[in-house]
Amino acid sequence: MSYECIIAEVRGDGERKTGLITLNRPKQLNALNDQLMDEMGQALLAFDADDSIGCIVLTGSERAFAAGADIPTMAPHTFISAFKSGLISKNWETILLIRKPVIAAVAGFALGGGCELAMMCDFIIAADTAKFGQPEIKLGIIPGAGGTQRLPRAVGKSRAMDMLLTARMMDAAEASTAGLVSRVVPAEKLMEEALTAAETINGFSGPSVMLIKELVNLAYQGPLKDGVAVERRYFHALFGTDDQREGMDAFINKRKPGFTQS
Ligand code: CO8
Repeated sequence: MSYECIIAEVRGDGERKTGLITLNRPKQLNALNDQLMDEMGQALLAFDADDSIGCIVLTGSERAFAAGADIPTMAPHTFISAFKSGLISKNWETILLIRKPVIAAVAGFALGGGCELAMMCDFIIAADTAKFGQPEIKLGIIPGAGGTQRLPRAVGKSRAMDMLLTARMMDAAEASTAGLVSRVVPAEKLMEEALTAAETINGFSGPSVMLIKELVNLAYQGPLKDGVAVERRYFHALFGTDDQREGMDAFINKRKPGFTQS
């Protein structure tokens, strides 16, 4: 499959590999338009359906992960045209359907829709050059892809209000302290770090990986009691898998496990 606004490639030489998606509109700082979001959605769905892929890394360029939704494309909309066409939303949430982990590797600007896209990934590894922000207020609009909902969950109400209302950017160090990103690394090490994390995940049992993702999202989105109840059922269910027997036998016999379920 050939794409114009992204690059999709397979990385790694283990049994399970990593799907790497690079946003590729460098002149527009990877501003997110319909074509890019359609292509990214197609690539994500293809990697998710491919048993040889364990997890996915989503990245941009050194200068920008993504500087937001494409402003010139959005500018002419009226309320009615935005509402009737479901402005951008039809292809923005494909990423939420993906059951394998999606790691965001962020360098440079992650602004507006770019920050929202990073927050829709399962975790964010940031280069020390990363800058996060929701500057929509400067354009006379508000975030439209979950920014007002996910940012407070990630960084707390006060910091989220500050960022959303003043449009100030958060650098990588602050994003780490605030809990928006899981780790910060020197820019030149970003891809190595993200691909190594992906490779680690690829080595684990596929069902465990997918269930952890599903359950953490349940914790993040829903009530505690429901999440714990579903977790208990899945915990029991994993005792029906070969990988559980393999993992525990390997521990008891002090050897490295060889997981087989993708
Ligand atoms: N859209 C289109 N083009 C952009 C965007 C963008 N969001 N951001 C930057 N560009 C373009 C610039 O126009 C410029 O193009 P050109 O060279 O042709 O003039 C090029 O990228 C480089 O940008 P700058 O010259 O401005 O570079 P600087 O280093 O001076 O500044 C900034 C970089 C700070 C990133 C600056 O470009 C900027 O502020 N960009 C806009 C950021 C922004 O406001 N983002 C939010 C957009 S709104 C949004 O994302 C809403 C999401 C809603 C989702 C709804 C789903 C349902």
